[in-house]
Parts: sequence; structure tokens; C-alpha cells
Amino acid sequence: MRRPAVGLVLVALLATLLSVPAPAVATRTHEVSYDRYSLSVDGERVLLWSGEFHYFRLPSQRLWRDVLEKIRAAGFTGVSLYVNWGYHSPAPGEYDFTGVRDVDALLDLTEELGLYAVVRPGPYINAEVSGGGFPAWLKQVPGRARSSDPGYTRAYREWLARINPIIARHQVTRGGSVIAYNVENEYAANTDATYMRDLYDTARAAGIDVPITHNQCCDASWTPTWASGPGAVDIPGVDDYPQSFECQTPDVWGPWGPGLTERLSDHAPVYAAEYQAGAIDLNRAGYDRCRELTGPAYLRYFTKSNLIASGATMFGFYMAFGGTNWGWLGQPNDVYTSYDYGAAITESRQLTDKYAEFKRQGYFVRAVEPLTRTDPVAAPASDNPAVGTLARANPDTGTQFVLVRHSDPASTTDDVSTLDWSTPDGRYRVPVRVDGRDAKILVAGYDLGGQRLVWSSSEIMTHERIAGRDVAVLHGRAGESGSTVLRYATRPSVRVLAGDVRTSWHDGDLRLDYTHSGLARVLVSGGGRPPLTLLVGTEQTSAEFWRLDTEAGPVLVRGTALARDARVSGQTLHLRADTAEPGEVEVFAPARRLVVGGEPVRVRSTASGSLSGRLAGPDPVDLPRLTGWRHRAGSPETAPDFDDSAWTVADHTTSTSPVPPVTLPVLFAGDYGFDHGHVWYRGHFTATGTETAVNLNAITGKNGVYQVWLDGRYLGRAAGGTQADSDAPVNPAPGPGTFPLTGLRAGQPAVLSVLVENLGHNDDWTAEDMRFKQPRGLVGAALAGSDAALTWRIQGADRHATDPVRGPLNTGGLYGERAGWHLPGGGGPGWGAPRDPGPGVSWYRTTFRLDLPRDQDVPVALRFTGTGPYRAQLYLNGWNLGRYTADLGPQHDFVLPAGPLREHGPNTLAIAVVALDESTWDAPELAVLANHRIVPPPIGRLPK
Ligand code: IPT
Repeated sequence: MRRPAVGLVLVALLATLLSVPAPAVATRTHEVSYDRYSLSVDGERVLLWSGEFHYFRLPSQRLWRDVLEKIRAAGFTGVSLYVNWGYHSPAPGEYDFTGVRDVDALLDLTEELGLYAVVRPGPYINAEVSGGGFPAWLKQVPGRARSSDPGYTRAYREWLARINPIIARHQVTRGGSVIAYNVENEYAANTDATYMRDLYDTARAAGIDVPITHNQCCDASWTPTWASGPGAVDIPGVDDYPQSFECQTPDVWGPWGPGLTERLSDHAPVYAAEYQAGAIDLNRAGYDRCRELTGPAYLRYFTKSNLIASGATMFGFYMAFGGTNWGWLGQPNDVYTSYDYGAAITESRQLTDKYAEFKRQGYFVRAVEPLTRTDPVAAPASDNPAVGTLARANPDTGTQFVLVRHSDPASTTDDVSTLDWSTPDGRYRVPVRVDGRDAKILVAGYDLGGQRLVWSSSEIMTHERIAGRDVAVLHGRAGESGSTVLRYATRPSVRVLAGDVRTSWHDGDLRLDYTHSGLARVLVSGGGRPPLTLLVGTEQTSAEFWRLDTEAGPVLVRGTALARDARVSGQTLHLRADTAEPGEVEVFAPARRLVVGGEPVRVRSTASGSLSGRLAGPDPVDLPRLTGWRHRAGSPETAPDFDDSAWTVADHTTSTSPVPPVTLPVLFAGDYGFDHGHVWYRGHFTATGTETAVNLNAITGKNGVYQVWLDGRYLGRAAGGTQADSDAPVNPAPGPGTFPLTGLRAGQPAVLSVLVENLGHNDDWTAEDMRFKQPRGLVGAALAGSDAALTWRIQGADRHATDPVRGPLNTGGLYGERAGWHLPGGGGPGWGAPRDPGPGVSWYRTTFRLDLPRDQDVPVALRFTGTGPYRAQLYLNGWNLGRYTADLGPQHDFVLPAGPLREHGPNTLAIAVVALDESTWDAPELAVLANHRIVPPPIGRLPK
């Protein structure tokens, strides 16, 4: 498979060496085509094995590189990238693509790293982000969203006019990384073909000339599939989440079906557009449970079954890295701050056992090219009905791929069988074993480099031609026996360097029999073929290998926690690798010397043809304890004499929202331009003395609350209304709360202060405005027992004055947020000794210094342990990095990503505690989540 950007990588590397900027645009262009089997680039078939990554969930360009390097190191050939309209657009006509919103820089990075990109700019993306990626202001645009209504059309064309040119200039066809462009998202309910057609045409008109795709929900029963007819795309894909999102029961097996991607078109490859690789934590079980639900066994069984059953050659694994719903990015109903997703790479960028499984599979699909073009063929018969087989073959090479797994998907027994296998090189009896929910893809009739693999009951991880030798890594489950048969013209000489391997020779077949254990090493030479180093490992030992491209050809690295990059110059291999502890490193490379991080490593040459040396681990690190907290009361808006004269008067009598107000005037926060976070209301009236209560309604999103004060006295709180849909358009009387009013005298001026949480905007999954355009804030307010006139003023985060660095979703309308108390400069007078919080808002601030070792990567979290009736909004150097819901859980650790976190210098923490009642102040502490020695980028700094 050709990497489109190798040329560019070289240019970039040279440029870095010479300390001149790399040219922005690569000169080499490529042709992208496709047929019913696969995508091709310049006529060479490509297996697109991509992992989903959301740049908007990681506010740090530097860490984008870290995560994308980790994705690449797992063998992914691409990334799937949603682009989030609302993240870039605070108000109509206002767009920002700078800093953490720089999509150009993101695509430059994919290009530099040689990763293909499937870009998915919506306009609707779902993705558990606020509004499903729609900007909040779209709620005030008349006309149904996700339809061809003129109001919506004008709005989304504005977005596409901004984003399409960025995507277009990064296409593979122009020397960049973008290999496909996805329109809309699971567009299967209330569809409108005119709209779909326009998305397609608008992309083409903007110069998008790579294939246009769509990700259909679930299976072909959801229509239209956009495979044909008006609005059809080039490559229709399918989303599949066979394990569901019930993380609290991680042992279930495929409750949402077998996970076999359907073919939607005869003219396009089978595309598993979103294939489940983690889960949202709907029931707050914690992401470790989600990682179990979608763990290595799931990935083995479902992904391998799907590969062979469906013949898919395009994949988007959702998610490779989930990230963080920082600020008010998250959708209110299904997620909390962490969007870790139980993914292969954790929110704090750590590699898991799922990562190892992805690596085994990713290296395989990438190395074994005949997989890009296969048809179903008859599978070898199994003599044990408990063990089932399914097969595909490449019609050009004859190479066969046989899936072996239990016939009953849920079976957990340990079974053996003998396959009667007619391979391209003859008929064989092949013993296999399936222990539990395992699945294997066995290969026969394969030109493995210069070798001929007749068959193997071990799986192929990868193979490379290195310094004139074929080096192959096979693997099997520890303790299971395996056999590999290779064909030679004459009997080759075999040297077993490690492991208990028995060899036999019969009629051109060299047969190796062994038990998978540790790492067996066999050298084969002669026999009319190039020399072969055969490495046969277990799941554990195979996962120790890393495969890297260099300008001198591929290299293999065994050991280290992560091998990111390599370069060969002369006889020296320069390696960029991470270590978690001191240990061995072994490299198979056309080199005699090894340099890691600029430091020569003492190596010895091994009999395997490799170099072996030792690398140091990281030094231990200590983080400072957080001390010196200061406090400031944060809800002056409750005081009767608070000056609200500059606030917006709520005087609208109509709204574009399809959800009607309970009372007039309209109090919907968005209708007055306040879209994210908390909103304050002050309702003034002259008491008649007969008031008995105020009846309020507010909509906050799930688990949201609103709080009410009368003349500074706390009256209490109520739960806010949640998602509306067409069945219950307004959730009969949304978020009702009755607050008794006592002690008011006739003629007395009185003021109600109401603080309403806004947890984000509903998605638009079913393309019905009732749900997405459900308002936020107060939706009804009436005095009981009195006809006094209530006049309201409203204050929140102004959509026209959003933070230029941190973006439109960073802050809401708390007093301290409006006054900048969350910012590094927001200290000053007015702050005093810490006090326990009472109902309303209390701010806490402190500073701390870090000086982490520059050659170590130490992800840091802020750890909350307090319990009580409060929610705490945490700001690091002004960045709103999450919301600790002490009353709900489950998240206690909040990742502080480097970037917002200064690893070398002073940091400011500010915490806005919104307490529902009297509570206690439990100060959080810093926590180390991992520690690796790294080679700081870029690799170009390494000596030549
Ligand atoms: C699929 C969406 O396409 C994606 O945006 C995200 O929301 C994902 O689900 C869940 O995390 S929808 C599919 C579950 C039907």
C-alpha cells in the first residue's frame, strides 16, 4: 500500500533538518478511485483502516500530534475526523479556525504522518456534542434543520463555504491526506433528498473530487441508504455498534446484532463507516466498564468476523481516542465531561490492551495486500460442528482467508477441530483450536515477501523485507499449538534460535510445528528464496513489536512502550520511542548502530539479525500539593440591590422555537443570544401582598437544576426539563417548580433571582426540530395569588463576545465568568480565606508551578473526592476543563492536557462551585496518571 505523503514527510524532515519551513503544499498529486472491492490510490488498492479522532475533544495541537502518532503506530492507515460546525461558529457569519480550531493544521499533521483522512463536516454530526454539532444560533433560524428549507439551507451553505475549501486543499488528489468526504450523519429519519443532493453538489462545486461517502445508521433496513436515487453518495457506508452502550453489563455479547457490515452498493466497497470500538457510558458505569464491553475479545470476534463475512475494506473505528467534553461541548443527555469512550487510547493518551489488539489486526490488514480484493469462497470443512469456518479469497492471487471461531457466537468453551483445507498449494488437514470467544483469520496460498506461505494455523501480524531478509511476525494464543508450512524448491536450512520448534520436510513443504510460548525464532535460508527470520509469538509477545517506515524501508522494533518514528542515516537507526520502565529494545533494521533521543545506545548484534540494547525508563515525578486556596462569593445577582440595569430585558412575545413558551414574555435564553452554560434571570415586581408562590418552568437538559432566590433569600431548587421529542413535545410542563413566597407586603418592590444550568443542546438525531430546537433557560414564570406584573432581565454568555482563544463553548454566564475570575489574571482584591459553599456560586482559586522533565510525558489530572450537593466547574489557566458532579458521579479525575496545562511554569486553577444547598469545600488535588520517558519531537532535530 502506498502512503500518499511519504514524499511530503521527506520534504518536511529535510526542511526540519535545515531549519527552514516545509512547503505548505506537496507537489505530488494522486488519483483516487474505487470499485466494488476497495479504494485505490494511483491504481494501487488501499485498505482504509481508520480510527475516529475528534480534534475538538483535545484542546492542544501538540497533543493532536501525540495521539495521531499513537494511532499511526497501531497500524491504522487513516483517521476519521468529524468537523464540528458549532465549535467554530459562535454566531451567524462568525467563524474561527485558529489555534485549537485550526483544521488546516490538523490536516497538515495527518499529511505529515502519512495518515489518510476521511473528513466528516456534517453539517450534522451527532457525536454526543452539543446540538449534534449544530451551532446554538441555528435554533433561532427558521426552517427545519436537516431539510431543504431555505432558512436552514442558507445557514449550512455558510458553514460549507468556510470548511469545504480547507478540506479541498488537503485532498489526496492535491498531494494531501483527505481520501474521502462524508456528508451528513446517519440520515435515516425525516429525510430530504434535495438536501442530500445539495450537500453533494456543494462539495463538488468547492473542488471536492475524492469519493463522497455517507454513514448509514445500523443496517439497510434504515432507508434511504443513499446508495442510489436522488441524493445518493459515491460510497454508502454503515454504522454498527453490536455491543450496545450498556457498559454496566460488560459480558454481554452482541445485543445489537452480529456486527456484519452490509453491502449497500455493487459499485463501491463495503464501508464500515463507524464500527464500534468503545461506548458512551449511558448509565454512568465508568469508562473502564465500557472498555471491557468492547475489549480485546470483542475486537477479535466481531472485527475479524466482519472482515471475512463482509469483505469490507474501509473502516472507521469509533473511537480510537475519545477525549474530553471540555467547556460546554457535550450533548446534555448521554455524556459527562470525559469522552474517554473506553477507547483503545485512553483520555489521558495511554495505550490499553485494546490498543494491542488493534495493532495485531491493523498490522495484518496493512501487510497482507490480497485482502483488498476478495470474494466469498467455500470454507474448509471443520470436523467439529462447534468450530465454524468462513472464507474469502483474492481472485488474482488465490490467497485464502479463513475465519475460524465458534459456530455459536456466545460459546465460551475450548474446542479443537481439524480443517479439510484445499489451499491454492494443495489439500491439507489443518488442526485448529478455539478457546472461548476467540476468532482467527488464517491465511493460505500467500506470497509472503519472497516466501511462499502454504498455510499457517498461526495468524500473521506483519512481515517486512529488511536488509535483504524477510522478517515475519506470526502469533497465536499462549499454550496453543500451531503449524506453519512454507514451500521451497529445495530443502532449505533451518536454524531454531529460540522456542521449541519441530521441523519436517515433505515434497517441497517445510513444516514447522510448535506451541505458542514466548517468542520462537527460526532462521530459514536457501531453498531458492531470500533468507527468512520467522518470529512466532503469543498475543503478548507479538504486541511488543512496532513497525515503522523509514526512507531506507520498513523497520521493526521490539520493546519500548511505543515506537513513534525512525530514520536511518548511514549505518545508524535513529529512533523516537517512549519507555515506561528500563528495558530491552531490539531493532530489525538496515543499521549497525542505534540512537534514541540523540543518545547512542550500546547494542549487540543478535543471531536473529537484529540489534539489541537497553533503554532507560523515566525518572519518578512528584506533583506539588495544592495549597493557598482563596474564596470569593459568586452570586451577587441574588442581592435585592444588585444592579441589573445593563442586562437584556426579556420582552419577546414570539419565538422561532417549535416548543411554545409556557408564559409570555419569551424567556428562552437562546432567543436573547445566550447559548452556553449558566444563565441568570432577575424578575422584578411590586408585591400585592397576596402572593403565595411563584410557578416556574425551566429546561436545562438531563440532570440539570435551577435555583431561585427572593430578595436574596434562597427559596430552593427544582429539576430542569429534559429532551423533548415529537412524542412529548414539551414534556408536559417542562421542569416545573413551585416556590412558596411568604412575607411580601403590598407595594414592596421585590426581585426573584433565578440561576438556570444549561447542560448543552439536544442532538437532532431524528431530524426533527422539536428536539434540537428545544429552548434552554426559563420557559415559564407566573406569580400565584397575585396579578402583579413580572418583568424579567436576563444575563448569560454573550455569543458575540466569546473567548478568542478558548472558543465559544468555554464559558457561561456566571458572574465570575463574565468578570474573568476564571482567567489567570482574575485574582486580585475581593478574594479571601476559603469558606464552605452555600446555595449558589462560590469560587475558589489557587496557583501552582510545574517543572516536569522535558523528556518525560506525564499526564496530569485534577482529582476531586468531595461529596455533597454541588457541581464544580473547573478552569485551568482559563480553560474550562470539566464539570465535577459531586452529587451524581461517576467521574473524579479530570485530565489537564498539556497546552492548557503549562508543564514548565505557573498555572492558575479556578473552580466555580455551584452548590444546591449548604455543603463543604473539599479541595481537589493533582494526580499523576502515567509517566513515560519520551524523545521530544520533532525527530528532525536528531543529528544526521
Ligand atoms: C452513532 C453516531 O453516528 C455517532 O455520531 C455517535 O453518536 C455514536 O453513534 C455513539 O457514540 S449513532 C449509532 C449508535 C446508531
